[in-house]
Amino acid sequence: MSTATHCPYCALQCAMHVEAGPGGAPAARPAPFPTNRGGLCRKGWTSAELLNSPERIVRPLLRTDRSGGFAATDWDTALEHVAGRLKGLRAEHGADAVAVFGSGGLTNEKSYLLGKFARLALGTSRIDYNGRFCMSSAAAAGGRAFGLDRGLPFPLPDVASAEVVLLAGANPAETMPPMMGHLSGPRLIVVDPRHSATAEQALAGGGLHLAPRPGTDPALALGLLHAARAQHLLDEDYIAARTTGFDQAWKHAAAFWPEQTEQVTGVPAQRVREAARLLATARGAYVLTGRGSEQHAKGTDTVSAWINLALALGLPGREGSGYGCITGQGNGQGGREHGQKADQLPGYRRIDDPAARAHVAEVWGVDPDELPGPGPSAFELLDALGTASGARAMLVLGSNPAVSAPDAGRVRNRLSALDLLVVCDFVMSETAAMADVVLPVAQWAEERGTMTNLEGRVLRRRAVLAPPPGVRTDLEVIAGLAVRLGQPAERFPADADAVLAELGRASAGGGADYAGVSPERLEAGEELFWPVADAGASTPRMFLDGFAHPDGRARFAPVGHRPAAEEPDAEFPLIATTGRLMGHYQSGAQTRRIGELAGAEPEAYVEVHPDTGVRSGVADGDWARVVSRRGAALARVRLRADARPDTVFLPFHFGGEEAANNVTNPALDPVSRMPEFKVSAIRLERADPPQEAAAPRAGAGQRGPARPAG
Ligand SMILES: Nc1nc2c(c(=O)[nH]1)N[C@H]1C(S)=C(S)[C@@H](COP(=O)(O)OP(=O)(O)OC[C@H]3O[C@@H](n4cnc5c(=O)[nH]c(N)nc54)[C@H](O)[C@@H]3O)O[C@H]1N2
Ligand SMILES: Nc1nc2c(c(=O)[nH]1)N[C@H]1C(S)=C(S)[C@@H](COP(=O)(O)OP(=O)(O)OC[C@H]3O[C@@H](n4cnc5c(=O)[nH]c(N)nc54)[C@H](O)[C@@H]3O)O[C@H]1N2
Ligand code: SF4
Ligand SMILES: [Mo]
Repeated sequence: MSTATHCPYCALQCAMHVEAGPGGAPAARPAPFPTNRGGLCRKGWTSAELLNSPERIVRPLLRTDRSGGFAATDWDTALEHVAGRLKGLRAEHGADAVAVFGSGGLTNEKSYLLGKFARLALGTSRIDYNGRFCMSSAAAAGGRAFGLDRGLPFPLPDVASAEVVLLAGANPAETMPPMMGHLSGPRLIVVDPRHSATAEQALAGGGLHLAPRPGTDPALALGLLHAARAQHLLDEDYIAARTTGFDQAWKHAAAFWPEQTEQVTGVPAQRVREAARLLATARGAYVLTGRGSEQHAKGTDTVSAWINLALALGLPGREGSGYGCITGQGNGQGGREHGQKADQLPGYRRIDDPAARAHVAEVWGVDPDELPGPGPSAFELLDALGTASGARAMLVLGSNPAVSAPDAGRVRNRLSALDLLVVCDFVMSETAAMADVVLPVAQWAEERGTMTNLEGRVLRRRAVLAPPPGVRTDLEVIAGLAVRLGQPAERFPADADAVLAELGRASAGGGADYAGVSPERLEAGEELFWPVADAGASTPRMFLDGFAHPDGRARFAPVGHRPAAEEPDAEFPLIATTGRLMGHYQSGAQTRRIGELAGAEPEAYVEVHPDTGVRSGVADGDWARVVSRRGAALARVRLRADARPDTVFLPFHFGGEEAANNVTNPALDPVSRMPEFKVSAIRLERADPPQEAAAPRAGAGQRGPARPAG
């Protein structure tokens, strides 16, 4: 028996068949689909291993002592306990004493029901999710420019026929390997401080690699705009007919002639001119951004600078050209539409918009005044936990912030100050290990639901096998808690198709309209790109007839360059930037438990230029301590002659002492509230190996401060 479904991990959502392998163990095999064209990466191939893992949690766990002990219990006891504590804390401290932390890894149905649960069953404004750490800057900039944001507003295969694709801060050769099949035809311009695997492919294919100093993308984008105009390569007709605001935007670019751009970014002036010419004269060109450009305290303006370049060249809203943001998590797109964001209601509606509140309240059968207002963003929510102004309890679904949040040491302190931490997970992540209650939930292949991939394409996730006995789905957990908190059962259905039908009504008329999405259409194999307003609709390509602003025009944003929140100095002379490896996923909670993946990359490492290694007293293979103003991470040194001497790179997939986020800067973007994951001032020191002996497994977290508060 073989069932067609999609990979549990990233936003490419590769199609796969899951079948019973040797010994009845399920195995994932690639399937043909427009995005992955029959390919899977190493994580996809091994994804089924976690279904039968001995590390799987299969019974609800209640903490028995502060030093890490849990006792197994039954569901009734666990849910009664959680609901009782939540009611008590709410009665004592008010509804905002309870927070919810969601995820772009959750299905559309879970994202929707979780937002409804927070607003109705808990009455709290404090709900946000890990997508805030992911593409929130691109979403903000895309909304600002186009009036509506969908990661790629065109099907991915469109890019294959372009002549040139500029990738700014994206490394798909490691983060979405099957996507490279679409990028083998176009010449690539890769903008990345590192000589990444994608940069390597660009050079091999006759393209360019521009390696700016981390945090200087705005200057580079302004420089490219300047160089294109100097060579008379702007699309003046498009600018006049389809956009507004060019003159104000140009004022910021006027100073960035190529030599000035070189001063700020380190990219040779000649390369700036060459890249501008290549991009501007291409028949068919795309500008795509990834986390490298977006995860900055100026991420929104940085993406705006890239969009300005794309607009000046007349790319967005045209067939065969465009701008897009490559979303990240499996449901990075859908997860940002259905109301698990602090400022949002389903259908990409704003929670402070009276018309949006009235519409959603009607679908939910409540008075609009019952809906709370906007709450704090993800890091602000985490940073206030257990304080006088913050929540006293938190429910986490689909995230491991003890490893993945910026300044993670501080976040772990906040988590340990909570009166009640409840984590729904299928493995003992570092965050689950700190919880008071761990609720074991079903995995991707054990439940039904829909996901929206990086192209805005709605996909069907099918149940291949039943969850282990004693394990419930996230929807069942939310429903079980809602009822115990006094909600009518029919308001919180646990059946995914029933939730999808309601989500369709709640999103109807909104930006991300799912009213016409149905299990029947998905099962029939229809291609559904949102907005899907009715039973006949699908929107593969957006903006061809106009942008989503009332005047139909795209807007240039008047953005300039500014320095990173923290620049290097005598004490912290280097920049650390962070990102991903092919073989691990996010906080590593899942992939560090898969033998083949953990074996290939068992420990944290840091990429260092050989000269920088000499100056810092570290040699290849040594353990180093990467120290910032926030804390330190241990990592094994890998010397790379192609690295920038002023920059080191750390993957963030490891926990405990090896967590890159022990050093990262939680400075937030003023618009998107995105933290500055990509630039921290650091120094390198030689160090002893980690105490956990570089254990490939997630270390058991300890309740209690990981380091002194303050
Ligand atoms: N293997 C793997 N694949 C994944 C994931 C994973 O964890 N592992 N996660 C998924 C998710 S959620 C996401 S969000 C995507 C992310 O996918 P990507 O955006 O491709 O991933 P990153 O490695 O975070 O960042 C990309 C590149 O940005 C570069 N960079 C760092 N600083 C700067 C800068 O200032 N400017 C520029 N231009 N570049 C910079 C880094 O060197 C890095 O090579 O991947 C998805 N796919
Ligand atoms: N330094 C640095 N930090 C970063 C980044 C970076 O580039 N650099 N990138 C950021 C980005 S883009 C992202 S997206 C975040 C991601 O970081 P996290 O939010 O920590 O994401 P995951 O590691 O995927 O954590 C998911 C957890 O939920 C569980 N899980 C998976 N699916 C489900 C489900 O359906 N239901 C439930 N209940 N649980 C589930 C998994 O077992 C795992 O423990 O990290 C951010 N942190
Ligand atoms: S590229 Fe992403 S969706 Fe495809 S197999 Fe790898 S992790 Fe899964
Ligand atoms: Mo992400």
